[in-house]
Amino acid sequence: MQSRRNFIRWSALSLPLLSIGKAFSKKTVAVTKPIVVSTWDSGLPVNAVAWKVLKQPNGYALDAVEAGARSIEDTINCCVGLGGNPDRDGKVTLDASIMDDKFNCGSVMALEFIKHPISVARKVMENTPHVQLVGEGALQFALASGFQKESGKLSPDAEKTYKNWLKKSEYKPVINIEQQQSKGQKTKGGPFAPNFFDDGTPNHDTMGTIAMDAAGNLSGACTTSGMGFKMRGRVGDSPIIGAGLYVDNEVGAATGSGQGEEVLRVAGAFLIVEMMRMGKSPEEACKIAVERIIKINPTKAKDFQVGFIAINKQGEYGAYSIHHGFNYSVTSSDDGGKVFMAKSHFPKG
Ligand code: SD4
Repeated sequence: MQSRRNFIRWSALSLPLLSIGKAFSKKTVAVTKPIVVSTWDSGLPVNAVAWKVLKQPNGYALDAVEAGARSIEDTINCCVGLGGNPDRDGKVTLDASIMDDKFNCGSVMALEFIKHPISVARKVMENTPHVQLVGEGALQFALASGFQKESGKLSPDAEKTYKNWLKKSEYKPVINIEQQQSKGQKTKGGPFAPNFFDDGTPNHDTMGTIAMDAAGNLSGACTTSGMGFKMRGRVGDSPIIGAGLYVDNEVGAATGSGQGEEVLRVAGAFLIVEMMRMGKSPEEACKIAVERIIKINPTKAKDFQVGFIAINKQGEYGAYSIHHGFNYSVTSSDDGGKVFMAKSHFPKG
């Protein structure tokens, strides 16, 4: 039998060996980088823009996620940028956040008239001592920073949807609204929502993008017009660091899409990063955050959607949602990227 003394000596001697073993095993794990992951299949073209930055010799993840977010802010769609759905007073108010590999972060909330809220968020991060600017002050800062003031006119699609909404003025979130036809039918043709409805209306939702560059540094961006027909002044999770977006360069990054109020309650993105810090895979970490949301209110959870995506320092990625239908886009080479359906708590149907 090994004496206690020998055991201690044996343990002490073996510790360095064990750590050498660990160091070796760490080295042998192949890291996938650069890599960019975005919410929804509408994230595929966003990833393509980010990828152009990431594949450059010194492509920086922060530049990549900003460029990706800008590209979708440039398009007319339901849920990101000035073409998005307005609040219940008919005004488009934008939320965006950005975070780099050194805990620098910036965000804007309820910003009106500015085409690229993500770039204003970056300016808040880089040029002010603050993290968040809201409403009139955010606009003032944007204009002082050289951003152009656009008209407050609704896009034709948003105007149509808003007029429709006014008929009932029913404040009620719709699960996977981005997965449905304009008339409320489910989309045809497979599990993924098309980028365009049959009538040509672009179809997508809040854009969260997280990336790791070739140097192994992580960054993230999140941009949205928020929940359609929200109360004036309502702010969701997307511009809140730790809720809609979080990046810890030692561990990983997370973002998401869905009913912001529920994400805020659990500090979703931060929770996911902390779970990855404790050794959970990106998918497991997203699942834990989703389950926590459901546990708070299992009955109500049947009526709202939240989907998270995450990546870790090995370039592993994953996602999880409350309801079936949340998909996400992954790009890590010149192959144009892939769309995956996230696993969900409530199955399809
Ligand atoms: C919000 N999380 O404002 C955003 C909206 C969203 O799918 O993602 N909708 O709550």
